[in-house]
Amino acid sequence: MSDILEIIKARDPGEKEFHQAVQEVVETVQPVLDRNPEYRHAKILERIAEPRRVIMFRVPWMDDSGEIHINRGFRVQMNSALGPFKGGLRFHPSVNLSILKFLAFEQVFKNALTTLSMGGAKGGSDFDPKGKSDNEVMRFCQAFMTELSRHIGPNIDIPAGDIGVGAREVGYLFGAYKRISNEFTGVITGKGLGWGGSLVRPEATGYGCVYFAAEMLAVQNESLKGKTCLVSGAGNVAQYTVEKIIELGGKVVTLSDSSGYIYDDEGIDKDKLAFVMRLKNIRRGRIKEYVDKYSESVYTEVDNTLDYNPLWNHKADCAFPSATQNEINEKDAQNLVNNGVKLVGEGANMPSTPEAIDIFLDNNLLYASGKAANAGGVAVSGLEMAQNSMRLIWPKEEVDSRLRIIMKSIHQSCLDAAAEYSVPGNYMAGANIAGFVKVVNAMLDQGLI
Ligand code: NDP
Ligand code: 2IT
Repeated sequence: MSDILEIIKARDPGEKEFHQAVQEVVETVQPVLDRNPEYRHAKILERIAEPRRVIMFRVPWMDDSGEIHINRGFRVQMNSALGPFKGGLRFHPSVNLSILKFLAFEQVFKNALTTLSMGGAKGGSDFDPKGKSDNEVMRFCQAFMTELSRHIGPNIDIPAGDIGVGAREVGYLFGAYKRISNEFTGVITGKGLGWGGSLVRPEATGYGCVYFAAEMLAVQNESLKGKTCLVSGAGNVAQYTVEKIIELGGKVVTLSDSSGYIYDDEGIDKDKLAFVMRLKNIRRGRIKEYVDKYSESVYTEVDNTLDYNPLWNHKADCAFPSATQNEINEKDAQNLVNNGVKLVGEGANMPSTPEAIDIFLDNNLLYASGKAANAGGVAVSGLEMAQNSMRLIWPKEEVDSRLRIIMKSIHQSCLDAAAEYSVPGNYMAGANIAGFVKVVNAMLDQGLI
């Protein structure tokens, strides 16, 4: 184990997701450090793996029956070498410091890859919006922002959505910030289209991930047309991944939530996707209801006694994990390979365990890791910031075309960096190296800070 990992594990022993994210980067950037001894001398790994600042706070709020609840709020401001801190907020009961530090760490390199001027951060709370009324969610968001507002700003730190934080939550958070600060600014991205949001931001992560997959396939003289795809999740990223795959002629046969998954052999078409969007975004129901409506499909409940996820055990060409971290383990990866899957595009952040990644690489899959594949979301957040600064709104075609150009450029940066450091075709190593070099050079230019 390298020195830096020993230091981190000794200092924060319980943070296994954070260790996992750091380990992947440390391992893949070794050739960069070997070629540039000044990075080691500057203790760049030690600096890059320590957050600039971590904010943790109490969030007291009252439910509709008058009972008081106390949640914990966080913001991890990891690195601002390239621009103001930038990254999403996650509201989910599993949220803890380890998960937010891993997400903030990955965000730094992802944001660097976008070519836009953004540092990296992540935040959120162990609050669970599921089953809460709109008023309860609003009161929680107002309580959360009462503290968070002291630490963010349009030139300091610009949050956005992530798991459990969608259009509704962003609206309440923005309203609370505006009331406290008495300013209407672009302090958060993913805003409503009528009040400062960018067209294509809701679609951006899913579309971007599919654009990246299409780029990888194009290098092999292939396309998504006629390809069968497995998609996990049923939230923002999954929905727009499905929409774009359908548009490019592919067929999606699965979707999931934390209770189970559906398999539709005939494929999820536009009408079925519209049903899922209404189910998830408006009615806030469970994916199980898909089977009541489309009886040719099959629902399988999560079974925690299994050591694999049956969603990844169907014949397919491509897989797009779009739910959460570590949702593909070693066995799932082997099942994907055995079922003929040749491409994995990570819409989610760190959805594959290190053992799963080894299997993808050993079997020469086209494997696009999250930092590259899902960077389209934060990229269009960056475009939203640009539009807010100009007080202009770009048309849909313009934002979509910029998103395509950015995904194309990330794809090329990954290939170039991988080739330069003798791991040709390894998109994961290429993404880590390209992001790392950009951030550390900026850090060195800015002195010992
Ligand atoms: P949403 O909240 O819209 O959807 C999340 C989906 O994943 C839901 O279907 C949810 O099911 C499922 N899910 C969440 N946690 C778990 C879990 N622990 N086990 C099983 N299923 C789970 O979030 P997003 O679509 O925005 O985010 C999905 C992934 O994409 C995350 O990893 C996020 O970090 C990443 N991402 C998101 C971006 C964005 O712009 N939104 C940008 C880049 C990456 P249920 O409803 O049952 O909880
Ligand atoms: O993980 C991510 O990149 C996001 N959740 C989006 C962050 C953003 O600032 O748009």
